[in-house]
Amino acid sequence: MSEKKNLNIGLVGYGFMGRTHSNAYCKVNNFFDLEYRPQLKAICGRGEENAKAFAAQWGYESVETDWKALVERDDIDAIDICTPNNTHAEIAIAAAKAGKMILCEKPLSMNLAEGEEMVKAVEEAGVANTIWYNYRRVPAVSLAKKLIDEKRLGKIFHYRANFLQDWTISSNLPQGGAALWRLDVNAAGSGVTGDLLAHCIDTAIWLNGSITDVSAMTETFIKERMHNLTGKVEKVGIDDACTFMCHFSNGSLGLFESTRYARGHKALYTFEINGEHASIKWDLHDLHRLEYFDHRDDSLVRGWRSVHVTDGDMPYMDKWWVPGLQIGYEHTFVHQVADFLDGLAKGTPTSPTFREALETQRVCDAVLNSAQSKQWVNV
Ligand code: SOE
Repeated sequence: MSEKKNLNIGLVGYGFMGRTHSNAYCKVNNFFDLEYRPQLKAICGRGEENAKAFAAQWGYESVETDWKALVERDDIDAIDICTPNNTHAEIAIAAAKAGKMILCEKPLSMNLAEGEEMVKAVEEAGVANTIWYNYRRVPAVSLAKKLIDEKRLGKIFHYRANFLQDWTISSNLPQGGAALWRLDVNAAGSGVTGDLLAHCIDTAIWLNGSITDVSAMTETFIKERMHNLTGKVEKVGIDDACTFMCHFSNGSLGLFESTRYARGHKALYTFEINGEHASIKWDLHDLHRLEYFDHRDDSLVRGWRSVHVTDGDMPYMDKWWVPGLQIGYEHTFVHQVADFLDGLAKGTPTSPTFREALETQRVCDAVLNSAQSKQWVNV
């Protein structure tokens, strides 16, 4: 391929997601043949020492401590937002106004109203945009999409998803601050609904179409925690657990559960889809496998089969090793960058765009409203 075009990245936030995204920018051109090559131009974080250390470790050329300065820089093409949820809207809207492309970590926003402003900003500016719902790009999940689109399951009756963790069970765990902002409602917007169920909802809408109405319940098991920023014991405003049922517009029924109080589970994201002819099951702890049952099989050998999604004809897998050798979590981010760069070359949007992610935000808002009102809520 001829010489590559540079795409200068300015990344805001150097936490867990800053690492996954940086790793993806570093790897993508080694494995995918693309017209564009990301350049790690600048890392931005409020802590200068930490930002410098991150720049040195990952190879960023420069450091900023104020995202507003980053957004105004002429040598930056794309802003990548890896900061807590309460900063997404302000940074994204300013970046769009400055004509930058935007790659924003999930969820889109704190709530629907904010998300709508973000969609308006990127669409008015006409800038490329995407939200990092990375699990769509697990090859086994992309395979599920292919099988559903080929109508192999027939009419779909049920969609079931769980995202279970156990890291907040201790009442001694504080809320707020760099590592624990997900427990602070003012930084996160919500608890498991926006953090974990948002993943499940994004995948569900992608695989099974839109959700029309929801009935939800939430619980906050630990009502007060010490706040790292104020040093005081403060009310906990997030949902620790959320369960909801819903209807999809294709007539199927949905059941979703997420909690950070499922002792023994660290990141157990699973879904199962039951159709008229076939069913599919997937489990993040075994992410390279897709379980498939097809009732049309010869009855003597009919049963659940576990497809090891590694052959070169599987989604994305021709870019990696050889059949039988699997890839993991970090590769989902590489795939998202690859798709984004490919979209830039072709002039096509990369899913989920801000507008597509707004749909997930709309469902999250409906879920939280339903839990509060104890009523069914239309999406
Ligand atoms: C929370 O623990 C978390 O890191 C989420 O924020 C991520 O989106 C999810 O993929 C894994 O869990």
